Amino acid sequence: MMLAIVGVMGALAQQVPQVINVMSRQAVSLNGDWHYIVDVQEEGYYDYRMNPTRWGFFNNAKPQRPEDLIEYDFDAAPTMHVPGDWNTQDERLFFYEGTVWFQRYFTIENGELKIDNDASRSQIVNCKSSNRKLLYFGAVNYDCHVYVNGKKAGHHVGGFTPFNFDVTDLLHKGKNFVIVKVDNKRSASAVPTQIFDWWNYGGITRDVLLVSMPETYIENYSLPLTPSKGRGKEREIAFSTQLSQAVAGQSITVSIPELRLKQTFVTDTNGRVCALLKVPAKKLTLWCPENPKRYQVEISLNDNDDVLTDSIGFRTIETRGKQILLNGNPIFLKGICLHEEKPNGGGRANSAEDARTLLTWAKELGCNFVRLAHYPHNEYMVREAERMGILVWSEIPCYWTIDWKNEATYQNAQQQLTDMIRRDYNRANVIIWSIANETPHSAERDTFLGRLARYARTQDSTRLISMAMEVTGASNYVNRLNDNMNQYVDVVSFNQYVGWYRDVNDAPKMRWEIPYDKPVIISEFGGGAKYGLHGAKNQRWTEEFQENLYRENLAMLDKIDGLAGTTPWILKDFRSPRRVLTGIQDYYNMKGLVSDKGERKKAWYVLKEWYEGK
Ligand code: GCB
Repeated sequence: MMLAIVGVMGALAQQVPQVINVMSRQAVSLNGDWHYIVDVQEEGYYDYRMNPTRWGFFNNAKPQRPEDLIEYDFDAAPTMHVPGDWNTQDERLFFYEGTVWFQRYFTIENGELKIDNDASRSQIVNCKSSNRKLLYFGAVNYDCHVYVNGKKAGHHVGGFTPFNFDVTDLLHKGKNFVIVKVDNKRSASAVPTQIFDWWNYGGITRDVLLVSMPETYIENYSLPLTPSKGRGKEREIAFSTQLSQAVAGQSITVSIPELRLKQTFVTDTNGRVCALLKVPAKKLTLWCPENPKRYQVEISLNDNDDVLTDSIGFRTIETRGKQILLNGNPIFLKGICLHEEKPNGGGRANSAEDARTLLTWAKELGCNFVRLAHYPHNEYMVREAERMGILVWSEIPCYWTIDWKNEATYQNAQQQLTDMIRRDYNRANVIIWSIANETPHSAERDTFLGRLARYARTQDSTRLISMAMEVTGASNYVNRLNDNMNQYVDVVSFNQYVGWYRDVNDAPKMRWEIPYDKPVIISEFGGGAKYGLHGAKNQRWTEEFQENLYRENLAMLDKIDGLAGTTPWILKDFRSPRRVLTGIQDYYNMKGLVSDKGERKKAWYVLKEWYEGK
């Protein structure tokens, strides 16, 4: 990852730590229609000897004289909506994996930003001055180079996490332009790697914002509730905050009006405050699925130099033996897996509305938990789930055959983990960070994932760590979980496909041995069915086949000692290039409990009934 781009006059732009709670920042949206050019051979980046060219498309050049030769023109190129994937916006790009360039203009007049389309958004924050401008992307899949007015702002790798560049020195009065080169080609050393069972949607898939910041601002804050020791009269919140610059003696005020809490602290020489806030236990309503209570919290720097507001829930999450304890009480996680995909063939999801639709379906199924597979989903999803009382498992795309020996691959995975944790650290509903899915056992994998698990704990000691493992093969119907990674996780999770990749008739005979005193989650099971296709229960792809598979699996799950929850695979049929069976799959993975349009298959009712009894 490139940290700073040095121009002729020194550092003009740089990547700065991800702005958290960007929704409460003063920002202008750059969402809307962007011009795009499909660039199969990266003509706009490399010359004909494959050297980076200074005449690249990032210049947004225009002929100055009639004889000038410029073989591209963004202004004449078609437009597509940002945020969005290109696969569902241009029929020619449905299967495309490669480079597409995006361009848009915005105007700065009298220090104010003017956006020509209706997508603009400006939120009010009481900052006295807003000197710095950060260009923020919720996510771009997968590799992108960002330019402002022809100058490089930065480079970012990883398709599902936010990043921002300080572009203050690249902006000028009048008309400005942003150009983004996006490349979603798969590669063996990337995270995810070359093969994965979901659509490789390319593009600027999440919000783009120009965020105004004061010279020194609140860069990060956290307020986790500490585990309660006994039944004391007071509970403690471990408040900490970090300024963007290491300046001592700055005053930080935190207030939670509903709890009548308002305290002021002074930053240390690192620009940091760490303090325990005490609140009467009786007054504090803890966040839980039945009552997802959130408190308005305000954090301000000096006399309103910077002010942030957030809605924060307070809860604890721990394990005791084979139990998961939410607020000290055992909880059974009634879950479902989800991909970040809009209903109705709509491509990548990225709005509160998409999130509400999917999460409402999950709630109607009886869920109190979702596994956001297999990469960090957009912030709307996590926040809507928090508001609706749904617990979350959040994951990075260390999926299947990662290049375990490659240090750059490790750094990439670690960066994605850092950014996932950083963005959602203050969300009460997120209880599990998952570091991988179905990875093949090897010493190299153990080194890579062990390092990642240890690192995750340095970033967040208040949550549980897990990963979706596999049980490979049974001997005499005894399945014994035997994965070296067990020592690193708090919750032992594994995927199993009895009834789909293994014979459904084996289900009643199966025994599961999990020789660890830790809670167990079955992080996947399921099978495919085409909505509306009916037949015998042994006929693949029928709703009856899937229904029977669910019945057999749930009966089997009931016999697992220490089962603390499950997230069957999956809520909704989703697009996958690996699923090519004409007339049945047509590039959809059909293991959804509802069709892409939300129509309920028979198995949906089986799971719902089981959850009702839990
Ligand atoms: C799995 C993977 C998931 C696949 C699913 C399937 O084990 O974790 O990403 O989509 O199986 O449908 O085979």
